[in-house]
Amino acid sequence: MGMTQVCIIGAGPAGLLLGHLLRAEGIDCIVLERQTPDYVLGRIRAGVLERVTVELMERLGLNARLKAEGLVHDGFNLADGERLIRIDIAKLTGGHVVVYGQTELTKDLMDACGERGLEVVYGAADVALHEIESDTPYVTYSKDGREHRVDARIIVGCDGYHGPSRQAIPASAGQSYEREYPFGWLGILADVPPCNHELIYANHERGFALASMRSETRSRYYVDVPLTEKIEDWPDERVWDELAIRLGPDAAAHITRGPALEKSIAPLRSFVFAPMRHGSLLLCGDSAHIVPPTGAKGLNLAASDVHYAASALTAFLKRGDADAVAGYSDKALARVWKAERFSWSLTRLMHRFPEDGPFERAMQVAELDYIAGSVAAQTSIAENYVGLPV
Ligand code: RFL
Ligand code: PHB
Repeated sequence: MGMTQVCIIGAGPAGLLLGHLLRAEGIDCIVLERQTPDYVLGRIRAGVLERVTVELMERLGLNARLKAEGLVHDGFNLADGERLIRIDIAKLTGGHVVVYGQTELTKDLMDACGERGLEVVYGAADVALHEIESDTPYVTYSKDGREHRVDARIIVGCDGYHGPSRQAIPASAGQSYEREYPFGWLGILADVPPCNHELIYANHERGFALASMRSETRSRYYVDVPLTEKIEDWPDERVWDELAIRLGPDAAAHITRGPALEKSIAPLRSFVFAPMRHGSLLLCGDSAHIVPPTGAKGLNLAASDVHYAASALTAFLKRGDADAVAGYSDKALARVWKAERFSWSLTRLMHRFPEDGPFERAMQVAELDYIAGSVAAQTSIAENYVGLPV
């Protein structure tokens, strides 16, 4: 049986960031992760960091590689047929985003665990939460054929959409808001130079495409596909052909093809569970909410939740301020809902929905036309994309 102040479930970016922030305040914590470190690092996900995420790495002093290798982007592009609309985030907001893979960020956090004294138990099976409505909650798990128990003052669920934390909250104690989209994103990662130095989000009559990157020599691309598609039916050449059509002739002329290092289909979903606290359990990141990836918000929302959670837990555990914990959910949700709205609206604007008719398409064209000609519209997109203040 172990005792700690905070038991964190899940060692994705949310769990590791929170663990490091609490350790930096001298708070005892332990992180329980079901998978192995290699499995966690093998998941190719986010690539665009907002200021909140960059600043947390800075505050922890774990930003050396991010600073050296992250690519600063001052703008991105929306493509619609022949037209390319550049959103100049630097000029419109004074800010920027940083292209740096979630894998790299997670690796930096993992590598620092030893030196910072953050204990992470990998391979923790059957994690279960108990007595979360009391002041003496505990977590049980099994590892190497043995049962373990961790007693804590607070449990934080950072275990993603499918994890046990949110499910430990009685349905009557909260509300789920959910929307599924009728397509998924097929992503391909390859060691080839990007076709453009900035991201391009394209709405083509054959569907959505995104040209992104991880570095000057590694590209990440996506196309949307019906949920019924199987990855086996998408050999690399078919993905490259489809990208070339959807991104348009200018980008296509600069696409370098190469073998996929990773290729997978991810469903798109909007989801919020509110409130994000129940008794002695707090939720952070994907365990509480999912956004479709179109706005590049998922990882950054996990970071802003962790920022609020770390300051609430520090106030509570070091100064006895219980109101800080009570206020966590409202604070986090205010930012979550705005990111949900932005991600949903950019998804709506840039994808061809199967149920859409000529009217819905005309609305997309009119909106893109409006954005192309209006500084106010571009500023609104830019300030959301760069990240709303925390
Ligand atoms: P994670 O990363 O899912 O980590 C949760 C961790 O919990 C563990 N876990 C358990 N541990 C113990 N016991 C259990 N029973 C457990 N069940 C689960 C899991 O193994 C895992 O290690 O959630 P977290 O930390 O909240 O982080 C959220 C982000 O990963 C996610 O929001 C982003 O990846 C979303 N996302 C993007 N976000 C951005 O900000 N910018 C982007 O450009 C971006 N692109 C994307 C994305 C997500 C994508 N996919 C595949 C969903 C692109 C894609 C394709
Ligand atoms: C990515 O590079 O994986 C990426 C970039 C922007 C998005 C989503 C994903 O909106």
